[in-house]
Amino acid sequence: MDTKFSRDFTWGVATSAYQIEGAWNLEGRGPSIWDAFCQIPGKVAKNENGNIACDHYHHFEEDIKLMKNMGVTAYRFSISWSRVMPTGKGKVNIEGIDFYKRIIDCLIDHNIEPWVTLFHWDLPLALQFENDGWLGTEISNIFAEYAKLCFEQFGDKVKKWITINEAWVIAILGYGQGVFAPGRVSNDAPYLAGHNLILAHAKAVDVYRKEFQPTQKGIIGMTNNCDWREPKTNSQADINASERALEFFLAWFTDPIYFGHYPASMVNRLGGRLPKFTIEEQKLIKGSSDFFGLNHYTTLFAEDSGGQIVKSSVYGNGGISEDQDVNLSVDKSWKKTFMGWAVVPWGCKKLLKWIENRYPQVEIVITENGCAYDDKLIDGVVDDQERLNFYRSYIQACKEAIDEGVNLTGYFAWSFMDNFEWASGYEKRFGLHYVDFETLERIPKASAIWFKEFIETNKD
Ligand code: PNW
Repeated sequence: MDTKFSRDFTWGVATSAYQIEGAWNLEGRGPSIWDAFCQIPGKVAKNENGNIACDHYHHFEEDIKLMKNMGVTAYRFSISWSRVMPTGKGKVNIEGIDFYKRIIDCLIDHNIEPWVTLFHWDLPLALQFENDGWLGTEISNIFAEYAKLCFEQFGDKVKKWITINEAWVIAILGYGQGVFAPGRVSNDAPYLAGHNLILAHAKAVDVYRKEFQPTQKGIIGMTNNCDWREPKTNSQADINASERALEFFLAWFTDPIYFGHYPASMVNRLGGRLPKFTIEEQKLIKGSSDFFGLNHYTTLFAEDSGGQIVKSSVYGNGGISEDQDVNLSVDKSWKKTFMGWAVVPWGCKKLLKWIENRYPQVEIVITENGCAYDDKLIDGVVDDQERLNFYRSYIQACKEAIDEGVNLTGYFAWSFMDNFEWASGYEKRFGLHYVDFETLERIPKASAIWFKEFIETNKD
């Protein structure tokens, strides 16, 4: 890379609670919907689960030392709601609170800033039974109560908060396609789940801004995921299709935050299927993020379907294709990761510029970017050149976007270490560190060593 990032750019690594912690039933943790989902035969590859995962619960000090060795200055992790509130509301589990306090203290001792996600998909199981999960009328208020507990307990030391990780995945994969917990299959439920997720975010931010931000002085935002949608041809129909696909993917959640309402394309196409915000709710939602958290992984072509949706097996079917009238496809020449996701660094740059164009000068933080490969440990090393090239090219694309005016201030690699990749189980390795799931040994991959050297060159 020829040019350098600014010295105060945030370089970090990311994980989430259910994917790494294990200790699923220890010291008072209540069950989450992912514990239950994994018990249903056929839902997860090889019927694996996060019962032990990386056993980060017992290895966090070692893990934080490895982060320190990598030279990162920020670590994004999530709190397991049912570890701190076993039934999702009411009674607090002090042992769970203490666990996160030890992690936060250890990070600060190592000069690594904690970036805490409040919700990364592991909803307390009790809330699924009692409140119908993200479809329930009270769920956003319940979430705000949980968020308040976290601000109270951790906010003296945590200054970076992310309310919700990837509402699109929760809504579409959890309530539309049913491939993630809670496994619902529906055409309409995703829009209600998404609506409640936006409200939950906004209510948590309201609590933070009114009761904590004035004294704790942190910042808070939401993280959404989006792939790039490249028009398949330069026809106006395909250009419009790609715009629509990005609106149904990202602006679904970010237009309410920045403009106070859903994108017109969604309102027009969905009619009564899209819930409405009250005026009061709109006021609460608009402006409810101090930064724009973005998770980005890949790119697909978008083509106007003309009402003829092709049921394809391409990843990220975009959710409800019929509602968008968009067909998605890949270019045969694009390289694929082990997830089957195409490696298209220029798509990352185009997406960043699209966000900048829609929400001028918004501060963007890439809270996840990375790739899975079929890594092998050979003679004690993992020579993951493909991942190394992935990071090099995507980070280069970020730099180009910054040079062209995008206000990108941070980048977190997904993931710090191999972990439980949801419905794909342990086979899909996203880590900068290799984890031997028998011995739980952690080994830095070639990409981790590259990342460390790269961050160092940006320090002077
Ligand atoms: C994100 N999709 O998940 C999550 O935030 C991480 O927990 C996860 O490990 C990582 O990306 C890699 O998958 C996604 O199908 C899962 O579009 C699925 C999709 C997108 C993101």
